[in-house]
Amino acid sequence: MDVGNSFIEELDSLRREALAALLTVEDAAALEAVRIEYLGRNGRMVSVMSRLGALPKEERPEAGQQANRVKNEIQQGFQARLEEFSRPAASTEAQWDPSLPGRSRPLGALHPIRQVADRITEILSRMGFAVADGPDIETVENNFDALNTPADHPSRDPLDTFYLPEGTLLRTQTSPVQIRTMLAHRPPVRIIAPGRCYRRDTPDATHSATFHQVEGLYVDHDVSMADLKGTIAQLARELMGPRVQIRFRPHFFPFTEPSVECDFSCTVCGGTGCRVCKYSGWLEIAGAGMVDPRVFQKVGYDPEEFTGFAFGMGIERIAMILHGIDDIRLLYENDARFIDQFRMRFHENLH
Ligand code: 2U9
Repeated sequence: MDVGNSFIEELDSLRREALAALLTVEDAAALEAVRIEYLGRNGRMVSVMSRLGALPKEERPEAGQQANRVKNEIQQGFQARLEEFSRPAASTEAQWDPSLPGRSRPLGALHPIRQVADRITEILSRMGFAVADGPDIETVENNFDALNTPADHPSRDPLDTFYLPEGTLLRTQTSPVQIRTMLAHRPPVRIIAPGRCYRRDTPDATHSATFHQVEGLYVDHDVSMADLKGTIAQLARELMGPRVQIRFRPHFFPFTEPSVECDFSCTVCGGTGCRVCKYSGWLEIAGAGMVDPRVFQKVGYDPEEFTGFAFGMGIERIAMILHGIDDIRLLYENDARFIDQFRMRFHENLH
C-alpha cells in the first residue's frame, strides 16, 4: 500500500467515525465535543490534512479534494445536528401547521372619553384654538370669584363642591384655566381647555362626581355672538355630520352675558323625536355666551376695548349620544367588555 492510499483510507475511517459520533450525540454539549475532536484547530481533520504535504506531488490534488469533501460532509453533519438541538422539542415540530392563522396580539384602545375629547380638540385646533391646561386643585378665587359667581350661588355650596384646605377646591369646571391664561396673556386669546372636573353629585345614569369638559374662550377686538354661532355650527357639523342643525336658547350663567344654551338637532332620530332627545328633536350639547365684562375686569382686561365669547360642554354626554350609551357609570367601570367595543369604531358613528 502506497502513501496515497493509506491517506485516503485514513480519511475514510475518519469520515465514518465522525459521522457515527455525530449520529450518537444526545445533546448540544456532546455535539460540541465531537466538533472539537474532529473539526477543531487541533482536531483529527487538521492532523490528517497536515500530512497532505508529505504525499507525492502528483497525488496531492486528488487527495486534497477528497480531504475537503470529507471535511464538508462532517461539517454538514454537524450543522444538521446543531439545528436539531436548537429547535424546540420535536413534538412541537409535529404539531406545527403552517396553514393556521397567525396569533393575534390584543391591541389597546383609547377610552371613549379620550376619543371624544381628542376629536373635539382636533376640530377646534383646526379653527385656531390653542390647547391650555391647568391643575385639578384650584383656588376658590379662580374657580368662582374671578368668574363672577355670587357669594350665595348654589354651585358654591359645600354640598355641591369638594372644598380642600386653605382656599382650594377640586375644580368644578375647566374655566379657571381660562382665568389663568387671561391673567398671563393679553388678547388676542383663543384657547380651549379640555379636562376633568369634580362635583359632589350622587352618581346615577347621567351624573358622576368626576366628569370631563371642553371649554373654549376667544377674546379680541370685535368678537361677536355671530363668531360664537359660526364656531359652534362648524364644531357641530364636524362632530355630528353635515346635516346637523343648531339652535341657541336664552339662558343665564354668571360668567357670560348674554348666555345661551346650544342645542344640536338629534343625531339619533334626525330631529323627528326619539327617546334620546326626549321626543323634542333637539339635544342640549353646550352652554355659551359673551364673556361678562365683570370677568374681564377681574383679569385686568378693558371691557370697553375687548369682547369675547366662551362655551363649555360635557364630554361624557357627547360620548353617550355618539355611542348610544345610556348610563354614564359604564364609562367609569373600565369593564373590558364595554371598553373593547370602542376600538376603532368612533368614526363609524360620525356620518
Ligand atoms: C371664562 C368665561 C366664561 C364657560 C361656559 C358654559 C357656558 C356651560 C356647561 C356645559 C355642560 C358645564 O359640563 S357642563 O355641565 N358649561 O354651560 N361654560 S359658558 O364660560 C366661561 C369660561 C371661562 C373666563
